[in-house]
Amino acid sequence: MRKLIPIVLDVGVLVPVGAYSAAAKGDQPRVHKVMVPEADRFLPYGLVIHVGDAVKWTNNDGDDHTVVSDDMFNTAGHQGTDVVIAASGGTFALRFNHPGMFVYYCRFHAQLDAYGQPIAPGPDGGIQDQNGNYGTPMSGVITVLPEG
Ligand SMILES: [Cu+2]
Repeated sequence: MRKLIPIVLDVGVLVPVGAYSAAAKGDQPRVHKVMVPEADRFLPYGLVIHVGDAVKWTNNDGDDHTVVSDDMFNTAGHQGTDVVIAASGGTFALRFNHPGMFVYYCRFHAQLDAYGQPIAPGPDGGIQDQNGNYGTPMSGVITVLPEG
């Protein structure tokens, strides 16, 4: 865990939403919320927002999680996003300034293959629940519609 901290500082995307919006437009963006409940998933899985809006992730789980952009399918910018959201209340925000799809996952709890495709849930991938079943890898998608 400690080894990840320098990576977070290097990506330079941990910008407070308020400061970022003031620089970009001078007005406050609409902020949409994604929560990590006490489980390995993003809630909601999918969001539809508009250009200029921001998304704020909050981790309410007892484990650290991450927001990692899936560049193979990411057309809404923020390529290379790779941020740890600390357990028990950590937050992270991004503002989206052009339309497209932001597909993301948690690298602790989801895996992609060599072609950038999610590994199918099963014994070699996905999330194992207390009953031994494997479900969907921890991921989400944000659709950014044009302004207006
Ligand atoms: Cu996770």
